[in-house]
Amino acid sequence: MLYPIDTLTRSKKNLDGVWNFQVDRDGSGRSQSWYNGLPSPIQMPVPSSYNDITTSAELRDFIGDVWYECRLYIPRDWKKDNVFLRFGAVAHTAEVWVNGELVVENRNGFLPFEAEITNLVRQEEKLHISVRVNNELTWEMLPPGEIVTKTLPDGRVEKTLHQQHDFFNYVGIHRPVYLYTKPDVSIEDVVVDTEFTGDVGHVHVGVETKGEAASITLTVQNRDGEVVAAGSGDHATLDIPSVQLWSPNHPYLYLLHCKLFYENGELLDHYVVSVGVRTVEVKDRQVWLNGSPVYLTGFGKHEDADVRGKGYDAVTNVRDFNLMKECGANSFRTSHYPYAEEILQLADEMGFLVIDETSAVGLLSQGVPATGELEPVFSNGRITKELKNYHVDTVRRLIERDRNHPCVIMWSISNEASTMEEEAIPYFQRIIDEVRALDTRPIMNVNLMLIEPERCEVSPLVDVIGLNVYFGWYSTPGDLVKGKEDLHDYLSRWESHHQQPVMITEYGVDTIAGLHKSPPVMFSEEFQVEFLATYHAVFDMFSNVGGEHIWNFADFMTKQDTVRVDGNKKGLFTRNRQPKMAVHSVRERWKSLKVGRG
Ligand code: BDP
Repeated sequence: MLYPIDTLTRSKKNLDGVWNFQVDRDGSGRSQSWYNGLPSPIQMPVPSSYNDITTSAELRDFIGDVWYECRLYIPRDWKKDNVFLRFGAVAHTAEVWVNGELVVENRNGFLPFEAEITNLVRQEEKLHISVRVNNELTWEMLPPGEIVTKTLPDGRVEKTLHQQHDFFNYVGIHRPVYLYTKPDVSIEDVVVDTEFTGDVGHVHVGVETKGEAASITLTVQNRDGEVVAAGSGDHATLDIPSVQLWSPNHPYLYLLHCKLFYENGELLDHYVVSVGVRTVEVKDRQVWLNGSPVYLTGFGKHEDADVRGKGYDAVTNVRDFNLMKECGANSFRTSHYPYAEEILQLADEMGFLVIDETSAVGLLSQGVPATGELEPVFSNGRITKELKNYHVDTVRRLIERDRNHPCVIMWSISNEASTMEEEAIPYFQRIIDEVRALDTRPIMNVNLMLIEPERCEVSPLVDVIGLNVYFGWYSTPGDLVKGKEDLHDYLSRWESHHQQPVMITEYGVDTIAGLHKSPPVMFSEEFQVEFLATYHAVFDMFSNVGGEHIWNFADFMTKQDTVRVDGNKKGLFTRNRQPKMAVHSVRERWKSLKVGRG
């Protein structure tokens, strides 16, 4: 799905701002036609999670429907165009009405969706957009969850969310909302793939169109605006001489202009895609970027910030990327769901390698921390056909959304699923087949520490194995001598049982900023420093370790729990994006690592 942009033939209008909002306590809003207007709304910023905007604990923890609405005029010069309404993401399920008519429903909290509303755009009247949002999770969606209901003595129904994943169930209209125009004869999709031979870059382009265009032209411009390659047709390879390759240290982007023309030379449609020429492959137990091995340094992240929750926030994102660069990070994982498209655009611009993850987190029998014996979920009917279809659909929509980004180097198909079960094999094979049919990038699956190398059924199917490791924290808490031995033993067994590179996708400890202890104890800043240094020394002993992502970039909110102190505190930075002590030793290591850093 193409991102809405302004071009010679297209316009967009951003609808972010303050919308009307109302909680639908008894779920009767639909039958009372709230889509025609909310009876007593309050103000709510968009994009944002609604949970932390007021001071009400009831709203923060509310389970059920809420409604948003806004009204606006459509510019007169849009009369001749087709008009679309597009949401970057609404968590978790949404129904959208325009002028009282249901135009689209969506059941995926982390991916964009849109509706054509051309027929509903009345020139002299304001457009009325109304959205019903529901935050209930089920085991037929991702991440999975369960709502347990209880009828109280006074007849009210109390709902509780049971979730396996370790982040707060933030919800609302989370990402930018756009109205945009598209001509009748239009560019529907552009698919770009790149490679190079010697110093010539090859940009393979596929263009999907609607309607009858007489010709399609394709041109590549460099940063100075000069045309460096040109071609035509719906499938073409454009060669760029003396190509500037894209990498984290040199995030050079070209612009690919696609234009559709009528016979008489009239321009019908114009769309522009940023292109970074680079290659990614996995061989010799390493990840290779542009023909050289690259060692990934960086973080597992979250879309999470104080007050905003999971709402898209350019300020936080640019700050995060600056801090990551400053640490010597060259990469991050979109743990544990697809991030906003604008974040990937920024990663293209600023130069980060991204492991793009689906929202398949929590496909197991326990919540966090998962300790002790796991119960099966694939073989006991917990994982249904509906869930699998949802996962396949998510992977397809994710790839269709993100495949043109040079920053995306890998797809992560799940985090910590119950992969010790044989029944997980056909399930994941189906997901992998879907990815392979759509794209050539390597596939990663992220493994739960409890599932030992000899027991994991899914790792043999993927290209890179992600390992989340917490020895000395969740196992033998506080004992880093034992933790180090266990980590060494664990990595040795992965090395001998599996031929693929492994990537340490999580390692870290909860650390309360400002808590100092000598000798170090758990939760102190000194312990975080020591834990990370201990782990780094072990990683350096294994040539099949292709990278290290600290868990987490910043402290983040979780549900309230005895194992969480106002959220998860494993950040190298606080939730307000200020450094903890360990930043300094991590920066020293990452900036001096000799292995290729892209
Ligand atoms: C891992 C999960 C991650 C948690 C982390 C932790 O992948 O989402 O936040 O543990 O416990 O199991 O901090």
